Amino acid sequence: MSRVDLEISRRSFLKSGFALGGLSTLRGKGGLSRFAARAPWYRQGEIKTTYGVCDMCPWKCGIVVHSVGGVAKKIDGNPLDPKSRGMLCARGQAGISFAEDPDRLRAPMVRTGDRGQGRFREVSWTEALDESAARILEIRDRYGEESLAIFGHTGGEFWFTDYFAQAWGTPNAAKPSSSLCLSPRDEASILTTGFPVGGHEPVDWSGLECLTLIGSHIGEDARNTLMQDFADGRARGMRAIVVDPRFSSVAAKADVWLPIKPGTDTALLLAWMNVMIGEGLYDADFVDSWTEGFDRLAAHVAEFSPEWAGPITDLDASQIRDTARLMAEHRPRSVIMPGRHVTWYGNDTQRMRAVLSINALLGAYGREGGLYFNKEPYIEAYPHPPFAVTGSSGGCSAEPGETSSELPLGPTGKARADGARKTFLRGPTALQELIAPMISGDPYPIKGLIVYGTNLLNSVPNPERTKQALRELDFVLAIDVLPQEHVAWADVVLPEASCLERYDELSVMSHKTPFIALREPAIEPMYDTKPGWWMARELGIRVGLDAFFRWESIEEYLDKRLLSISSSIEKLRAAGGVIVQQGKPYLSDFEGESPFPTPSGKIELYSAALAEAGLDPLPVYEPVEEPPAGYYRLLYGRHPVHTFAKTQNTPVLNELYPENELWVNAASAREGGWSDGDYAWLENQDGARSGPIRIKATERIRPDAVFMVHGFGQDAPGLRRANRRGASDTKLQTRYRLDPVSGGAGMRNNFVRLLSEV
Ligand SMILES: Nc1nc2c(c(=O)[nH]1)N[C@H]1C(S)=C(S)[C@@H](COP(=O)(O)OP(=O)(O)OC[C@H]3O[C@@H](n4cnc5c(=O)[nH]c(N)nc54)[C@H](O)[C@@H]3O)O[C@H]1N2
Ligand SMILES: Nc1nc2c(c(=O)[nH]1)N[C@H]1C(S)=C(S)[C@@H](COP(=O)(O)OP(=O)(O)OC[C@H]3O[C@@H](n4cnc5c(=O)[nH]c(N)nc54)[C@H](O)[C@@H]3O)O[C@H]1N2
Ligand code: SF4
Ligand SMILES: [Mo]
Repeated sequence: MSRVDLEISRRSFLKSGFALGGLSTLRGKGGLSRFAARAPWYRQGEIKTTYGVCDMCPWKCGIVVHSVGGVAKKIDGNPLDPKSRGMLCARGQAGISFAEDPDRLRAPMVRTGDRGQGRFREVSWTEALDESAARILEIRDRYGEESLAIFGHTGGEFWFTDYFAQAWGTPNAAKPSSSLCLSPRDEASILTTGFPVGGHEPVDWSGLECLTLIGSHIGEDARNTLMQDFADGRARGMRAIVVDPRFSSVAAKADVWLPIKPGTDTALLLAWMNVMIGEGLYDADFVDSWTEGFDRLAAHVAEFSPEWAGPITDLDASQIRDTARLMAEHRPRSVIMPGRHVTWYGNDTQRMRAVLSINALLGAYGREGGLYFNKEPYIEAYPHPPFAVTGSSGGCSAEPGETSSELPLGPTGKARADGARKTFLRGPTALQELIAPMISGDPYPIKGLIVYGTNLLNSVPNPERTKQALRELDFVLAIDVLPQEHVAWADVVLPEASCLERYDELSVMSHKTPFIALREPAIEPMYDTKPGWWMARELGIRVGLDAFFRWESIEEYLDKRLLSISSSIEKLRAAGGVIVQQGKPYLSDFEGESPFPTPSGKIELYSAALAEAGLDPLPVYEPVEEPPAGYYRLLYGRHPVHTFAKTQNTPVLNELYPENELWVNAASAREGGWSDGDYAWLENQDGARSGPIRIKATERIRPDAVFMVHGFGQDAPGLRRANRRGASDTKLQTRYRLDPVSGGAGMRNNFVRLLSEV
C-alpha cells in the first residue's frame, strides 16, 4: 500500500469508526468488545430481521439477517427458500465478516498516479459520477456506443451488464460466468434440447438412484443445495460414480472413482454410449418418442468400445463397461450431472453434447428422479423504452426471455467485437475475446470499460494481456467493494455497499418450483458507499438515459414489478422473503406437447445446425496437447470456504484457509526431491511464474497433473490478509483454447514445473 493510500484509509477509518458509534475503534481497544462479550448478541437490543439473497457466491441462497442496533449479527438460511432450505455453507455464514472487512473501499476515488500504481484521491460522489459520465460521453462521440465494454458479475450485475448496457447501446457486455464458466454447457444444451441447462442444474434429486459426476466436485464446489441433496441421496442409498483425475471430497464418498487421464473424458463418454447401445441397455421407448438422429449416433459410437477408450483414458475397459451398466440399470432415475465450470480444453461443447446425449439414452429428461424441466417465474419487467441493443451478455442470471445466442447490433449497426461471427458459432458475448480488440482496435476500437464486480486480473486468463489492454483504454471505471488487483488500474473507483447494505433487483429464479426472492438492506451502507442500482441510475441520468430511470426510488421500482404478480415489498416480506410459483417439471405436465423447442421438437442427438456450420454433428474425441517432459498439467478448482478470488481477505475465511497448496502425486514429489510442506515456485510453459506455494504430496492425484485452489497468489497490497499468499492459477494461464462452438476459453491447457528458487 502506498503512503497516500495509507493516509486515506487511516482518515476514513477513524471517520467511519465514529459514524458507527465508535464501535470499530472501541473494539480495537477492547472497550466495547469486553462489555459485549458478557451479553450475547441477541440480548443486546431489539433484533431486526430482514430478508436477503446471499452474495458470497453466485448461487444466490435466500437468507435471513438478524441485526441489533444497526449492526448485522447473524445470517441464517431462509427456510422458505428452495435453494437454502434454512441452511448455509461456511461462506454464506461469513457474509458479515466480508462486509466488516476493514480493507473495504470506503469512498469514491479518482486516479492520481499511473494506471496500476494504485494512487488515488478521494472525491465526492458528484465529482466521481460527473467525471465518469463526461469520459464515456467523450468516447461515444468519437467512436460510438459500442466502444464502451461493460463486464459484470456478482450480486448487482443486472444494473450494469444487463440494464445499463442495453439502454446505452453496447453489444459488448459480458460476464465471466459465461465464457469462463458455463457457456459450453448451455450452448450444448440449446443445440441438443432447445433450452439451456439453466442457473439451477435440474437434477431431480428426491428420486435419483444413480448420480454420475464428470469433474464436478460437490463439497469443494460448496453450493449449499447440492451438498444437502448429495448427502440426502447417499443416505437413501443413491449410487455415485465420480470421474476425476483427483480423489476429490466427493470421490471419497462415491461407489466408484474413475481416475481419468485429464482431457480424455469424451473418449469415456463415447465408450459408455457404445456399451449402452451395443448391449441394448438404453431406454428405447424414450429414444423413439423424443430423440432425433439415434441411428447416426449408434453407427458413430459402434467403433468406440471400452477396449478402445481404455488406453486413451488410462482406465480399465471392464470398469468402463461396468459403470455404463450401473448407470443404465437405474434409468431413468440415473443422470450425469451437467457440470458448471466446463471451459476446460476448448472442445467443451462437444464433450457436453456427449454428456447430454447419455442423459437422453437413459431416458432421464422430464422423468421423476431424472432431470426435471426448469421453469421461469412469471413477473413483469419495470416498464422502460425499447432498448438500444437487445440480446444477452449471458451468464447465470440473464434477464427473462433472452436467448443467450443472439448477436446484438449496436445503434450504429456494429455487431459484438468478440469475433462471434468469424471465430465461433454461438454463445453469449465471450468476455476474454473483448480484450484483444482493446489492444488492436480490430474489428473496431474499444476505448472504455466499466468493470462491475468482476475480478478482472484474477478471473480472465492471460492477465498480462489484460494489463496491456488496461494501458490502452481511454477510460476505466471500477465498481467494487474491495481494493482488488484491477482496481489499481481504474481512472475512477466507485465503492459499492455490500449486499447486506442495499436493495437489489429481485432474484428471479428458474427452478423446479420457480421463485422470486427479495434482497433488502439489513444495515445502513458503511462508510461512503452506495448501492449499484443508485450508481447505474445516477450515471444513466448524466449520460442522457433518463427515460430508462424514471423510478423515483428502488422501493417504487420493486413494488411496480411485484404488482404484476399482485404482490409488493411489504407482502413479500410478510410471506417470508420468497414467492414460490408452480412449475411444470415432468413430461406428463406437457400433455403430449413437445417440451423440446428444437427445430425437430425432439432431442437432437445428431445436430444439423453443427453440420451446417461445418462442425462435428456428433461428438468426436480429440486428443489434447500433452505436458512437455518435466512439466505437469495445471488443474485448479474450489475450496469449500472460499469463492474464486474474492474471499481470501475475508477475516474469518482467511483464518480457516489462508493460503493454497499444490497437490502433487506423492511418488512424483519424491522423485523430484520434494517433501510435503516444502515451498516451490511454479513456472509455466511460457516462463510465467507464481508462488511460492506449499507442496501437498498426496496419493490423491494422478502423477501427470498438479492441482491448486483458484483465487490465491494475488498482487493487491490493499488486501492486507490475502496479498501474496500462495500461488495464482490465473497468472500461470498465459494461454487458453477457444471452443469453436460456444466461445468458451479452455483453461486447462497450461503446464507447470516446480522450481526451488527464482
Ligand atoms: N484461473 C481461473 N479463472 C477462473 C476460474 C477458475 O477457477 N480459475 N473460474 C471461472 C468461473 S467458474 C467463474 S464463474 C468466474 C468468476 O469470476 P468473478 O466473478 O470475476 O470472480 P470473483 O473473484 O468472485 O470476483 C468478484 C469481484 O466482485 C467484487 N465484489 C464482491 N462483492 C461485490 C459487490 O457487492 N458489489 C461489487 N460491485 N463488487 C463486488 C469482488 O471484490 C471481486 O472483485 O471466474 C472464472 N475464471
Ligand atoms: N466453495 C466454492 N464453491 C463454488 C464456487 C467457489 O468459488 N467456491 N464457485 C461456484 C461456481 S461459479 C462454479 S462454476 C462451480 C465450479 O465447480 P465445478 O463445476 O465442480 O468445478 P470444476 O472446476 O469444473 O471442477 C473441478 C474438478 O475437475 C477436476 N478435473 C480437472 N481436469 C479434469 C478432466 O480432464 N476430467 C475430469 N473428469 N475432471 C477434471 C478437478 O480435479 C476438480 O476436482 O463451483 C461453484 N461452487
Ligand atoms: S452456496 Fe454458500 S456462498 Fe453460495 S449463495 Fe449459498 S450460502 Fe451463499
Ligand atoms: Mo462459474
